Amino acid sequence: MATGLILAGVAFGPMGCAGPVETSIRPGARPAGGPVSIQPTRNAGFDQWIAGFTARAQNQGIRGETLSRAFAGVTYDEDAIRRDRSQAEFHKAIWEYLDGAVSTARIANGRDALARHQGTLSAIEARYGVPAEVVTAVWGMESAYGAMRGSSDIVSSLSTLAYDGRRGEFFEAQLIAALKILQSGDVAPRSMTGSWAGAMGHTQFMPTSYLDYAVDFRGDGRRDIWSDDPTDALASTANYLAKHGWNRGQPWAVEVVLPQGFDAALTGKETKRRPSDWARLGVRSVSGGSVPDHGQASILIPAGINGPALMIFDNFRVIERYNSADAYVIGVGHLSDRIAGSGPIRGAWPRGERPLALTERKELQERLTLAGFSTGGVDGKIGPDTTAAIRQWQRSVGLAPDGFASAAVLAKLR
Ligand SMILES: [Ca+2]
Repeated sequence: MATGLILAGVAFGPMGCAGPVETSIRPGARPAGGPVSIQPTRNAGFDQWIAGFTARAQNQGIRGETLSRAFAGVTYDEDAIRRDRSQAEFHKAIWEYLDGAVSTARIANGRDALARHQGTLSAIEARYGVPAEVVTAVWGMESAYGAMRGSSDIVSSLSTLAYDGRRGEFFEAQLIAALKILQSGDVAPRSMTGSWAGAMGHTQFMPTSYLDYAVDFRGDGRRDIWSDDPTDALASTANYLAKHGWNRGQPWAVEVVLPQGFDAALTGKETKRRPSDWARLGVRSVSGGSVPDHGQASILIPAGINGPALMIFDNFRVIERYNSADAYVIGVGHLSDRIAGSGPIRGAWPRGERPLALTERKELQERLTLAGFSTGGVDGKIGPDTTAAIRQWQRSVGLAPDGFASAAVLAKLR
């Protein structure tokens, strides 16, 4: 380790003087202060940023002693920056994504995990109302049931991204939250590990989510989402979903079959009807009958009118709070169904369709915007705005408005 520029003994506190070492574990119980002592890293710019940051952190209630412990041994995380700057040229079609997310191995491992932790997951389901297989599916998607929790040092990664990343403000807020966690005593600094972007533990909580939703389900006084024992992490996930409005007894979605000539304009999350209303329009459960009335529902066709159709309920929107990508939500939902014993999605994915490359997705957005159908920017991400623009354009040229960003749509726009 380099020596020389040592920040030891420098008081950054709002009081401007060194105070006694704080020992209270109550965050915010006293004004933050105290000396901050941090060894320099090999990156002078990073060191300078840390010095400025520690002053800002103390103004937000982080004590000098906490900062000294948190930054002891911190390094500039080049891996985090490289990953943050990389943007995939090609992205997977949803069926390719689901092949991996809901693979045979992940289903089998999920059933094993559920069986192994049945008692804990049943107790969690009883308290929070979120089915054991849904919590297990999130666990499987986020860390392969605990096998891939990430080994990045959270303070190092978040500091680096806050200093040098594209989204400095976001990561600085996450870093402050991480320091509050350390200050509360739930975990020791170097045991606070996770993904390069700050997601921690079995179900990959960001620090701000941890502060708001993590629970001590084991009752040992610490909210421990990092240890091999997944109990607190799984309960925290159930609490997160419950607090975001999980409806007991409601499925996330039911696969349906649309009748011939179904109006694609009725698909999409904006249109909500009761299952009985959808039944009157000829929408049937894939298993034959009509879908039971679980509440208001929308029809989602994630691969266009020629692919599978899902009747989605409000719980779909609750899973979105974990990750808002449709593919992710369908991955969690479908994995939970498979863990519970259901079969594969029956509708055929249009596997002959070629997913658009980044340059093509951007061109699609440019051409739609030029044609008067705004995609809310040109970033190559097919989100709700782009999907809506495709639908409006399809309607304007007399195509079935399914909103699917296909190579055929781009070809016709050209
Ligand atoms: Ca605990």
